[in-house]
Amino acid sequence: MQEIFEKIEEIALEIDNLIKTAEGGYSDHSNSTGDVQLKLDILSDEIIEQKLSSVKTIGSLISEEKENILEVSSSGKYTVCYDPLDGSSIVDYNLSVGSIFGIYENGLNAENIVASVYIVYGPRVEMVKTLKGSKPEHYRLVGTKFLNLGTITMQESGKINAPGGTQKNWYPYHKLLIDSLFQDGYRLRYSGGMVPDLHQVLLKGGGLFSYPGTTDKPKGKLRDLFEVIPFALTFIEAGGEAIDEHGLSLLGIKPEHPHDTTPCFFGSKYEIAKVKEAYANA
Ligand code: AFP
Repeated sequence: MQEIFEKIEEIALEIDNLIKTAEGGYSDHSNSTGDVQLKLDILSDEIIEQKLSSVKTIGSLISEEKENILEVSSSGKYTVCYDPLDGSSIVDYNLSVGSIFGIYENGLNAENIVASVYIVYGPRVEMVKTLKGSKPEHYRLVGTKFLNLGTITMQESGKINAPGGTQKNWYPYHKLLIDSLFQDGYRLRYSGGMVPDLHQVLLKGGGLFSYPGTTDKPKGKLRDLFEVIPFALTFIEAGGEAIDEHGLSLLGIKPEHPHDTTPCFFGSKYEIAKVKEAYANA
């Protein structure tokens, strides 16, 4: 695992440099789910594949940008699933974006995730590493080294509300939930990048990030293996909660296809209890 973490640190430095120096805009290619890829998406994906395919403990790689699984070593026990550059629609407007990695052992179910790492490319570059059974560790890039800033622990409740999805397509019970949090004094914090948005909820110790099922996308937008499950591990190990629209832990989901999506809610205990209440009779 240590070697995987070291490679991810090298990847973070390279992608950060790419974001700052490479050409923006769209390429002529689409990814497996039909999204037109940015030039930065393609280059970030290449960096990760090149760095991780030499690690002997990794058996296979699955990129959010590709349809197929890449087998890299027959002796490797881990599968690494990654979203090379999450936030394609905002990176060219200079908002913060991120990379997300989920490390799985013995099959691609949420219960088999053993570690997750995400990197936020913002005014600062920060990384959060979570090993199953341990508190998430928070790092900041200083020069070319990641400095450990300590562990992350969530409080019982927070003050921020990050509601994803197109509002006109929200189900009425979801709208009532979001409105009730604002009525209670919660403040809107939503950039359109799940990495910085979830990072903010975590570091502020509480609040709610939601990406619900909607009338146009009943299964939500965020992808299980690359986005939902890695962040579920981080939130749960930090003492928060991560649930689906049935109120069940996101660490229980069993994707049928690598690109499956699930409606998801990440937050501190108080706000997640509110979600369960709002969705109980949905
Ligand atoms: P892109 O990579 O296509 O920009 O999507 C980013 C993202 O997957 C995630 O980072 C955001 O939380 C979510 O989409 C935002 O989606 P909405 O614009 O529908 O709220």
